[in-house]
Amino acid sequence: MKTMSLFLSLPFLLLSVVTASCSETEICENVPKTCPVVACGSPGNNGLPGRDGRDGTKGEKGEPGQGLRGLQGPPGKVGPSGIPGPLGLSGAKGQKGDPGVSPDSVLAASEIESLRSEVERIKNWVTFSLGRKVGKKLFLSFGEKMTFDRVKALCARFQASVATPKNAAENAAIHSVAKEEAFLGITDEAKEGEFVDLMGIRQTYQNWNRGEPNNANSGEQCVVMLKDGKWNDITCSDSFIAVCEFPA
Ligand code: MFU
Ligand code: CA
Repeated sequence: MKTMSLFLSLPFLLLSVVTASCSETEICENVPKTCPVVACGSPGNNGLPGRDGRDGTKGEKGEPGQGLRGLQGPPGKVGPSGIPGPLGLSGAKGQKGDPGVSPDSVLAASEIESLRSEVERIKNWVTFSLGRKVGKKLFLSFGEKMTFDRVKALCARFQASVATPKNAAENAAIHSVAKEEAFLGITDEAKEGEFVDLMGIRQTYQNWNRGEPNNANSGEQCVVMLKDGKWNDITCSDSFIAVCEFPA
């Protein structure tokens, strides 16, 4: 038991002396060589590298790279609506609308009668001053000379027809209103020498001047009333005044 504890304590004692007197190399050189147990030896090898240090602070942003640009990304979201624009110009005028329907009550019966009598008085005044009425026909003349086609068109414009005497009374009435030679509504255009009215009905009443109809010159298919009321066949493209007959 006693030898065991000595055996164990000897290395410990030796180690304690070395530790106390030779903790550093430099110092160890100055230590007087009186150390009875351990003399200073050559320096030991370097130790292993220490552990890595902590991360440093973040560096500044680098310059853009010089490689190829990437492809363009997809379009972004639709932005908010803008403010409304100014008022536009007016559009083109539309088509005319359908005629309106006015109720019968707009005009009272007395007002209609008033208008009817007013129209009647105007017709009497026109007939008295400008026209001649025979039976159910009213004849009115228009002073301007024109071709037969224009006479027909003018009378049609007034819902009338070219004056066509069917008897002596009508012939006298036409003669009365016509102060110059005037076209009559009689022709032989369809068949030479066969005079008919504008409805194509054969003209039974006739009042030809002596020697007429003679279809003179290059042909005469129209008829004029001469200044004495007698008739003469004449060229339709010649110009004479118009006398129209109106239903009256
Ligand atoms: C008569 C008429 C003709 C034309 C001519 C000038 O013939 O019949 O229609 O007016 O005179 C000779
Ligand atoms: Ca003639």
